[in-house]
Amino acid sequence: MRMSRYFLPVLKEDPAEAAIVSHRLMLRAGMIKQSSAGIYSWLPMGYKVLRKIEDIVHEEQQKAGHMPMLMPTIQSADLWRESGRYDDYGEEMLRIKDRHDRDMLFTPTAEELITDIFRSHVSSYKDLPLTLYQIQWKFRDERRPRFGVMRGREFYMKDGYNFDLTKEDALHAYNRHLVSYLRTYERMGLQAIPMRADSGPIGGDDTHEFLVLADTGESEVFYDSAVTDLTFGDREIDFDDVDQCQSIMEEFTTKYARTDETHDEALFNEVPEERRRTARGIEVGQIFYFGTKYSDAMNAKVQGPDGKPVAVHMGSHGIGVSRLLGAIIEASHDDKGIIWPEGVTPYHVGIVNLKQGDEEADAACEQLYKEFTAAGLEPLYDDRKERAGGKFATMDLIGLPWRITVGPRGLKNGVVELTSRKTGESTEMTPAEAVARVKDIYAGA
Ligand code: P5A
Repeated sequence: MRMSRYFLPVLKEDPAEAAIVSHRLMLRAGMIKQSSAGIYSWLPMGYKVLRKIEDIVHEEQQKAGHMPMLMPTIQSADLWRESGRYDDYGEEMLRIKDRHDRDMLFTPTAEELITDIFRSHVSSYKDLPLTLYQIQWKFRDERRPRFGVMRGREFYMKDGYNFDLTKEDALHAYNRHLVSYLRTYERMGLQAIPMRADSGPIGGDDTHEFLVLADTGESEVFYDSAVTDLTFGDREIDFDDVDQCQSIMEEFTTKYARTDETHDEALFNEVPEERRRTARGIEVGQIFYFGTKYSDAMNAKVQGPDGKPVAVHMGSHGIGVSRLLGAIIEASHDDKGIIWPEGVTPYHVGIVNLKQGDEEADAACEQLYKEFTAAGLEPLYDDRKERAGGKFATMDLIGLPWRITVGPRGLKNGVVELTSRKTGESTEMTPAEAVARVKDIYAGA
């Protein structure tokens, strides 16, 4: 992409309405624009990162054996009356009437709809286990939409649903999700800690939230600092392996880590004092096991091995895809702007031409652009006739992890400069070396 043709409406001033850094930076970097309270348009740069995050979620879900599908955003109220949640959901549900005066709603979650699909098409235990998921817009009429995409009213969520014959199988699905979520967040450069939580309107007893520690987080959390030493890394996982998933789940959930809803002071006090932490966190996902809550209410049964009908055991699992942009920025920024982790960066490398119009500098930039593109990487080339200072400020604000600076003076010595956004370190090298270096970095990312 060439900056001269890009739609990147960066703001020079800090927007007054933004109370936290991620919201401020998303507005300033021209990623989103509020359309009404808690509802945003995703401008090209923001949309690009949203898609990157979505891609990682899809990949990791499918590695775990889950099947993508898509359900509508507007649903009939009838199914929700069957489960009893039409009244329970309260004012958070956006209720709509169609021209025939029928009650419709904008989906805040999809347990009912997926259970209806399941009961219409699955009748035998032989078709289990089954896990379906979608990435789709949701609407919750939050009392206090705030912090930009962090607490929106319209937001993008990955929601998955498992159907199993027994509780034991459903708990394996739970563990499998926990493991695949750990991997998903790590690929985005995030440490998200599973914490025992409350299930709220989704229901069930077993539930974990995934929290990214950040001062601006809305949840108060209590944990044993030893949980922050755990990393998933690149272990080989067989998602069908019940024992392996169980043991990873235990590794990550045995130490004390709870949100304030389930916090137990007496248990917390058993953690050695020097490891007890109270902090704030951003909830980027939650997994649930709720047994037969929906299958009983909606009569979702299969024929068991003995020929008798049994209600299926279910769980659901959510990732806040749009919220993740905010969480990543909260975890990775400095006073100049965003610092994208390599896994989700909108463009892999920025090219800054210090002297647009200089024949040699232009040619060197074009060559770099061509080579990155040929290597399957996406460069963002600042080809505007602007001062170098302004170009650097924009690059720092939008936060690409790597920048190549090209100017006539360096080119006289055959070199350009490769700069890391994170460390600020710059190294001179030939353009060919710079391409090779950046290619290497992303091959390993
Ligand atoms: C699990 C999937 C559910 O809705 N039903 C289907 C279950 N869980 S949840 O915890 O309520 O939501 C899942 C994740 O969605 C994100 N989220 C939000 N993101 C932005 N703005 C909001 N208003 C909002 N509400 C929920 C969170 O990341 C949450 O973990």
